[in-house]
Amino acid sequence: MDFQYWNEHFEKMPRRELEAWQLERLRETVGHALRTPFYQKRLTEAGIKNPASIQTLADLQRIPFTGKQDLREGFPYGFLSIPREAVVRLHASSGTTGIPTTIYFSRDDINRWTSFVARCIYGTGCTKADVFQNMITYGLFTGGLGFHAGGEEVGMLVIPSGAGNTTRQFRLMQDFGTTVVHATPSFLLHVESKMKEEGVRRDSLALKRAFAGAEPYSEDTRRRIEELLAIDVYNSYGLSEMNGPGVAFECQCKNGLHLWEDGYIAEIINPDTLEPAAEGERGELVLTVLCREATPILRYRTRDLTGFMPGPCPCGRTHRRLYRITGRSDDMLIINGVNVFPSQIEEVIMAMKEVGNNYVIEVEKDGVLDRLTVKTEVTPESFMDDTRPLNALKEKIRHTLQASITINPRVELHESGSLPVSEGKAQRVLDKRAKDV
Ligand code: DLL
Repeated sequence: MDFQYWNEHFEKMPRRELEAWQLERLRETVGHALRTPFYQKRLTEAGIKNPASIQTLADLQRIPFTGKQDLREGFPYGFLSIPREAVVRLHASSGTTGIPTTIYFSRDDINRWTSFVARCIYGTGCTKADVFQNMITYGLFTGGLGFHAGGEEVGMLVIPSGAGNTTRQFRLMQDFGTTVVHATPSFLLHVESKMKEEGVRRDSLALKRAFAGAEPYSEDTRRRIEELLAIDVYNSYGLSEMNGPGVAFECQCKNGLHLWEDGYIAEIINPDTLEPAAEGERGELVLTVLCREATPILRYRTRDLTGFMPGPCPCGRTHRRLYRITGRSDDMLIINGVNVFPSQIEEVIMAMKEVGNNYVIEVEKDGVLDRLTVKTEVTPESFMDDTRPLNALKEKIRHTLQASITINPRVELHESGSLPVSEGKAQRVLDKRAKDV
């Protein structure tokens, strides 16, 4: 395979040099942090009074973790380290509590972020000959503008179509010969269902690749999108607190996501003990941003569950790879005392070819017990008037799920296109129990 590198010097930097670079950037970032009201207090209390307190990368361990709650309490300017006049943009995520977490960027911050996104895009084989349709939400969400800027940096023709409106998306793809798209995996599945419904022929499209991220999805879901749309799908990981997309991305080997260690320091911890996870063990990802001056964030607890893959990648990049993120430590469901991750359910159902492109997991109270219902669409070919094959399918799903998650779910089959669709991040889990208590 011919690999191409946006910034070969950094992407293939020997580990020792990379770590020396990280140490320098960490000191600089601690310097920025000491200028923010939040870290001024937090770091001084931890005995870190100036950047020189950081002697080696191991000194990172002396810095306390930062959590989502800290960011909320610091709203609006508690994490700002530069004069307001030097800020050129903000992004925010609303979250569930209503208090947004806000990230500010200087002009240089935007440029650095853009070059990381360009690196991700170029590493999948895209060039300026590509036409890139960015089918994700623009606005305060980082996915739209982040990828938009990265795509332009690579020199592709960028179509800022935004999310939703599949009919118009198809039209744009046909009119301008779109070769690459970016969307959430759930929206890509929806696009495929709509293609069938609207009779859009695959050979009327020039599509080759998709970037899919912003929500967890299984390897089977990737395979499904790749097969149905006949494209290559690359996993894209990021979060607003760490700029947005461009934190970790798959290269053409499609086996793990390279985390850009010249921009971020990654740690894996045990979310219960908060101790570093053992070599090769999975746990919660903790990130420190090294490429942003306006809003420094140190040792941020992402809640995302992953681990480092062992060994080097055939692409020659020296940056370590993360396993596919299977979910968040806070999206684990406890159903009648049994721990269940939504990703375990997705893994089972998306591997079945009769199952359609959309599903919802519902949990509710049934007397004193919890009841789990998995509602899933069925492909148009499998949805027929004869109920016998459908009942057999239902039983197969129930049985396979039970073997995987050890609890017995109710299974409902729905016609293709009948479950609610989200244009952005999919709402896969409806936990109705909270309302019942
Ligand atoms: O979702 C940034 C982004 C935009 C990433 C476009 C990729 C593409 P937030 O809205 O702050 O930012 O949500 C971040 O989404 O902590 C994960 O829980 C989840 N997430 C993002 N990418 C992936 C992925 C953007 N590839 C949160 N796999 C993160 C699994 C993902 N989960």
